[in-house]
Amino acid sequence: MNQTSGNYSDLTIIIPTLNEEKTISLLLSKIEVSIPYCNVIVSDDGSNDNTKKLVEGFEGKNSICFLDRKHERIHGLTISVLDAIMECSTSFFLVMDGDLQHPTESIPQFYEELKQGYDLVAGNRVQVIGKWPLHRKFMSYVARFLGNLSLFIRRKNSVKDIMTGLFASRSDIWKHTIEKKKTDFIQEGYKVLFDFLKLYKEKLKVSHVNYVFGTRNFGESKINNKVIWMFFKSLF
Ligand SMILES: Nc1nc2c(ncn2[C@@H]2O[C@H](COP(=O)(O)OP(=O)(O)OP(=O)(O)O)[C@@H](O)[C@H]2O)c(=O)[nH]1
Ligand SMILES: [Mg+2]
Repeated sequence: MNQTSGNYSDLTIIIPTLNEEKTISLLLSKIEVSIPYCNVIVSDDGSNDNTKKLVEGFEGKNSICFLDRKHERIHGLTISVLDAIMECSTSFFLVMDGDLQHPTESIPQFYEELKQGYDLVAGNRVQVIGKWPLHRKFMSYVARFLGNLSLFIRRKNSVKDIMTGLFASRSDIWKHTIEKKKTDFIQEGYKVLFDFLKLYKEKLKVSHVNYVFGTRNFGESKINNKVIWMFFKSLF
């Protein structure tokens, strides 16, 4: 048993979703095995498949909330995560994708780091399993490099893999930043962690957790040229 004695009631797992009916139930089951008694918020942007039905019908030990953003004016991964953070009633949160690309087994490690006093724990992709098209690999490296350069020039905190969608942090510091600067985030974009680091002024105590990234096996990617363009614009 680890230091938390298997109780994660001070942690909220945030999962942004858009049409993830093929994976969401398995993901919720896996979370329950790795981290029982935590809170989960599925922040959904109006999926037109069975995602909502599956989440609302899921029964288990964890407290699961479906945040229905269907009728919101602005849609996007980043704003879905920000809205979910504002709903968090726990000291800590962790963000992960809904398509099983992030390993639930690593979540206890993120939580331990937060309990040790780190402000931000960032996932660091050390290996990609499966077929990742060359252009995606290339884009990821270029974006990583430029993202870090942009933060370095601004003298901001940085993380090893600025493109990661898997990270955990303290709710209070994010809530404070969102309250003051929500419109400065690229709300329809994908890189919520990068935006936060760009906007956050104080020194952060940062730690990393290495993980193996799986390529998408089910459902469809939502990455498109508009999302990529938004990120490159946000570098400047
Ligand atoms: N709420 C919300 N979730 C989104 C949106 N776009 C994507 N997502 C979710 O965010 C997560 C990451 O999106 P993906 O399309 O998997 O992006 P990716 O992992 O970078 O790309 P792939 O490797 O191709 O899967 C998934 O859980 C998506 O369902 C959106 O506009 N709103
Ligand atoms: Mg994905």
